[in-house]
Amino acid sequence: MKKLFYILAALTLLGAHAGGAERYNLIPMPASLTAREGSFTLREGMAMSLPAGDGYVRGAEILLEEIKTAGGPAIKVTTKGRNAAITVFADAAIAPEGYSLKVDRRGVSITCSTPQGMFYALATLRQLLPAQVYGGSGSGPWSIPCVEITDAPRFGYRGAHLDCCRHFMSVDFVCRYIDLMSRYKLNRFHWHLTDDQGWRIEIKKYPLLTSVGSVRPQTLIGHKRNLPHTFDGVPHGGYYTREDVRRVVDYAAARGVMVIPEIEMPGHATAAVAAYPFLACGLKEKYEVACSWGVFEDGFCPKQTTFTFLEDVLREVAEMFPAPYIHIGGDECPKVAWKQCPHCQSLIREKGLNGEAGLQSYFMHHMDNFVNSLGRTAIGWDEILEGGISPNAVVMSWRGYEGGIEAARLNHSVIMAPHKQCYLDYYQEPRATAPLAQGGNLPLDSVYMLEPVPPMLTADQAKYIMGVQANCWVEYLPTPSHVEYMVFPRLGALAEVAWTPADRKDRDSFHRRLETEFDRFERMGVRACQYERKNR
Ligand code: TNX
Repeated sequence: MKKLFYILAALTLLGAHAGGAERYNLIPMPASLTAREGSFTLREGMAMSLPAGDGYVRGAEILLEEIKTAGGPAIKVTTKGRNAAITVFADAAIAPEGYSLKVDRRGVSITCSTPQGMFYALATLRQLLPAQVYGGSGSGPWSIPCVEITDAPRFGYRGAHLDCCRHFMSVDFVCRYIDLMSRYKLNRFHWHLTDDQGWRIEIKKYPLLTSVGSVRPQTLIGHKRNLPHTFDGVPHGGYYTREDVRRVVDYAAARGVMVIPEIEMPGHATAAVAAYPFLACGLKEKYEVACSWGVFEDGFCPKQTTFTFLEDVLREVAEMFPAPYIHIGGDECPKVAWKQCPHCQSLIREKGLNGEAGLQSYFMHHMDNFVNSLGRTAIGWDEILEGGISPNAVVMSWRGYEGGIEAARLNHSVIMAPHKQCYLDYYQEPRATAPLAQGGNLPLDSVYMLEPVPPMLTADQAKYIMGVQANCWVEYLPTPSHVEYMVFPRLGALAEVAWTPADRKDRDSFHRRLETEFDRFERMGVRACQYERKNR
């Protein structure tokens, strides 16, 4: 009797897997998915028909080239819709990032209203194809399981951040990072370009920012809390030219990703101050690009020459980046230098500011206004709430949910990136066997269980939560492969938080889908952390 029970239970499970979601190993899970029997097979010489418009061709070619490179059939692109294997229909009634995807035994049809929507339909299609599409060996057939999907994102802002200051990351790697995030339907790349340990973006008007500010003489070895500190004696540098930036922005645009640059102020500015000491309060004889991590005492001094410099910088940044947002930092600015600086103290008195906190707020208001004058919106870390928030700024809530809650209640847009759930430089496995990391403890499931809309917000306030972002700081991640190790598989969990309706999230199903994802990582040469795979 007992045996029969187990056999029946096993059969039920098998049935669920054959007809249910696990035939479709999609990350993030779509808003709605109906399983269908049967499959459709792509063959040599078949066609893909697209609506007119440049963005459609570019987006489609990315997948078609991938299929060909993986040894699959060559599919022709056409704008004449007859008898195509894959047909993309434009329909203005579909949400801008939404799509529907129907696979039956005769072919694939996609309906969307923008190239972005098509790109997401194709991201889904890629995950429905055999894993061979990701590279490595395989012999086809190029079959796609029948299915009906109607999909659209939960949040408009679905971000991934990469610090390229603590360690310089090549343009090739930045593009790979963007490609990998776009496969998860993430659409905002937050590019951290300036910090104490290196200024990484070419500014024509201020060449010393890169000739001096992009190079540090050496780097701390091991973790900062291990004393005494030792250094490697090897200079570390690198920066992005205008040409590099254009390449990254174009590459991202073809994948539906907006690139949001960050220029840090008034803190995290040691590299800029080392290049142009007039930007500091001038209490030291010499300023040097930082070789260790943490928070440094010398930031920008809030004087007219500094504002002029930052305005010039932001003007060039706005020329290089088409995004409607510029991130202007605002975090972790110690007030040590400002306290001792006669100019700062007289400014506080003259403007009737509330001490150094008021001065920081004065600084950020000034720059927020300037960003607005460029026709852009400023984003700042949640410290911009202190001393009174700038009227138009978007708050990136990193120290927890509190900053985001406060901002939403003040009718400010919010991006949730609470460090305890979103910081991919924290450990994801027991420390004894893990490579060096920042500290903290962030297992995969904690990322997965993140809920970006705090329950205490009213429905009206909740509308201000634009979305969510994972941050990857690289103090302890000097190489691309180390970055990949920390980012994957956790970025997949974040993507499901950002895209999938909350009531469709299912942790067990996510873990089952991840099995296929690990196969894809191997095929793409992504060095994902294997801990969750081996210990479940
Ligand atoms: C805090 S998040 C920082 C970064 C560090 C990070 C390390 C934020 C606005 N500031 O400067 O790299 O912690 O986890």
